[in-house]
Amino acid sequence: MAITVCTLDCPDTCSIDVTVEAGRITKVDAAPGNPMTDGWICAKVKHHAQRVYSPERVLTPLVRVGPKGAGEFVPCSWDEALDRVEAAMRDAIATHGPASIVPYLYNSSGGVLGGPALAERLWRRLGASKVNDTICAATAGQAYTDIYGSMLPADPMDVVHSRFVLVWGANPTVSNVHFAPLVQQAVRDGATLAVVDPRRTAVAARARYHLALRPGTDVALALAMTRHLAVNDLIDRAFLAEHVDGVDAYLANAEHWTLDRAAGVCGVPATMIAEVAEAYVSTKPALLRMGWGLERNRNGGSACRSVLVLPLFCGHFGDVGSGVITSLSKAAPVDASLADPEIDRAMVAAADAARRQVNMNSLGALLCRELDETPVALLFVQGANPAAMNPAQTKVLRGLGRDDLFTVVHEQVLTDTARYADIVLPATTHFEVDDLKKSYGSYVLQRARPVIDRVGESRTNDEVTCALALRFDLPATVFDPDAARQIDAILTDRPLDEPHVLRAPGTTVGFRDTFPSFEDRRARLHHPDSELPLPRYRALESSYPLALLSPATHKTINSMFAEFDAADAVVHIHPDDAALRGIANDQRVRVWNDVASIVLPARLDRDLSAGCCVVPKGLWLRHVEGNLTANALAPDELSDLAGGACFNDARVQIGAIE
Ligand SMILES: Nc1nc2c(c(=O)[nH]1)N[C@H]1C(S)=C(S)[C@@H](COP(=O)(O)OP(=O)(O)OC[C@H]3O[C@@H](n4cnc5c(=O)[nH]c(N)nc54)[C@H](O)[C@@H]3O)O[C@H]1N2
Ligand SMILES: Nc1nc2c(c(=O)[nH]1)N[C@H]1C(S)=C(S)[C@@H](COP(=O)(O)OP(=O)(O)OC[C@H]3O[C@@H](n4cnc5c(=O)[nH]c(N)nc54)[C@H](O)[C@@H]3O)O[C@H]1N2
Ligand SMILES: [Mo]
Repeated sequence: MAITVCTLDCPDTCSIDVTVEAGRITKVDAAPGNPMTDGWICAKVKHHAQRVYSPERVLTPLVRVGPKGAGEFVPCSWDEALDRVEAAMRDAIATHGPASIVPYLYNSSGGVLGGPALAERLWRRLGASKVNDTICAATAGQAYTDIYGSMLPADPMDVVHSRFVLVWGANPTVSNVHFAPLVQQAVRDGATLAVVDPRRTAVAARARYHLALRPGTDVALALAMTRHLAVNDLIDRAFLAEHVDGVDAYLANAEHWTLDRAAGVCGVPATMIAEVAEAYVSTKPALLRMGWGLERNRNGGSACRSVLVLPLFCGHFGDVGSGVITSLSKAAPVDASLADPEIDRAMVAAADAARRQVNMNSLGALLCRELDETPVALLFVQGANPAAMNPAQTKVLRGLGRDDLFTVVHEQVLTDTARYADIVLPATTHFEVDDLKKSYGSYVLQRARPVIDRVGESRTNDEVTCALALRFDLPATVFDPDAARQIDAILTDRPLDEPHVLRAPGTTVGFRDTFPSFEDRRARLHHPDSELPLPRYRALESSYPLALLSPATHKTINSMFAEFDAADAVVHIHPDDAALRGIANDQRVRVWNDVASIVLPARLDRDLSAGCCVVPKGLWLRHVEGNLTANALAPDELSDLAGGACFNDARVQIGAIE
């Protein structure tokens, strides 16, 4: 029995028990001791061994021999691969300057050490461009921080004590599987469940109220709820006076959001908006679980802000089972930069600010030189699959196909992005390394341990970083990839029982155990000291009638696992929209807009709102005829806060193919 943790980009972060026979993983199952994940794990990770030993696993460094994108490589030694990478880096620096090197590091499916701490030290010292993590959660995270600072979110385990559960833009049955049964338990115990989602997800199907709004209109709905409660004198004025700044300005901004106006914008009946607002305000304790579905559009920042303040207006804090659950990623006081012997945060911030800033969502435009800046001469991708996962996929692929671009991809498997690389470097999986993993869906910190030997010649991100650093004569003391030493430095006086429960259920109650981190411990709706704009709705003008969503599915984590078990590559369409277009179930259809066109079978789906269609997130190029996915139809515009992605602003037309 070997106990470790699943480090994939999922809130659950299960403790896992890995059976190893003759040096190979034969079984992955739940390990005991984790209050959130005890007992069972998801089907994907049960079959994770299939990915570890996949025929598409990268086992040695590879050099490209065919055209970009063709995936034709020959193996080479690590020395040869690194020689070539070093030469290309020196060439880029000499010809175009260091900003022409773009390190695209995401690593959301790795542990703390898998993250960018050591890598950023390298790229910062070289003066390479700085790629900011905006593809996911930046908008929701900034909205939360602007209002609450670093106040800890409610403990998801405490939802069982709630009498009202409001799930907004989240699909926990798929994307946070251990949370869904806790919601069910609350409902069984009499809690009212309300779900805000354009689709009738499994959790929406069980809810008393399903507010099937039009995508991107959350801000109208939330402002109307707040205004309705305010004009009917139902808001908690005493709580607001004691704990919240900017209430008057906020309410003045909401003034024109009458129920009828909001109903017209978001497509939810006015009576239902009023009823849900009244039920929510009058039931205690009430818990809001905000997901990430509502951030992925032009109004994402305003949406998250207007939703996150609802518990403040209702005074829904102070009791176990109250408050708001969003990402807990900042809960663990663990940061790989703590292991940096030369850390000086002010210097680091100044050095980073001096680098060319790149928004992840603009990668395609940057590669295609639409942003008239320093060209990208060298792209270094680690822990990400932008060819499949970024918006504006046609630009990303065109950019990756440039002959004058040198691309390095450090990967576990030969992804769509890796197929465009000049050099592919083999990466370890979390079954092969020492690491720490913070959860963003529970108050648990865990240690990842190697349960098998390295597969092939794979190396960790830190090992690759340090090998490059040494070639650029950077100090070996700073660039030491020894994971155990780093973990000791990070954990110093913090022994780690396993799994380590950072905060016991029932002990993280907002405005009781944890407060907004501003000096006065008050929440901020609007504040003269900050540039906190008030939520605003922007309509999306498009001649394409259908909103294309591309949410998470139970099959994959982003694009991981799709190589052998992809979600069905179909476009879900409401039967009314299908009938209008003469489309039958399973019929091949074209889905298009001005940017791209993809061909897939139609799947008639009553769980969608009319006017919406869905192609799953995480497909690989080869899964769709024409080698493009939903991401080709997604715009690379940015949200109204923190430069977030706008995947769900894709607007399309669908037509039958004869
Ligand atoms: N199985 C599985 N689990 C995952 C992942 C995965 O790929 N697969 N991905 C992980 C990652 S990286 C993340 S970020 C999380 C994401 O987890 P979630 O927060 O659940 O995010 P999504 O699946 O993008 O969207 C959630 C819901 O938002 C709805 N939605 C779309 N647009 C809107 C809108 O404008 N307003 C509202 N109110 N709802 C909208 C969608 O229909 C969807 O049901 O899950 C993580 N967990
Ligand atoms: N259409 C559409 N697209 C979306 C979204 C959407 O809602 N709709 N949502 C987005 C979301 S929520 C997210 S988070 C992003 C995710 O975007 P990405 O992070 O680009 O996508 P992943 O598929 O998670 O790719 C991670 C890759 O890292 C590799 N990897 C894992 N661990 C390691 C490691 O330790 N070292 C190295 N070197 N590699 C490793 C994996 O094999 C995998 O190929 O995609 C976004 N894309
Ligand atoms: Mo994400």
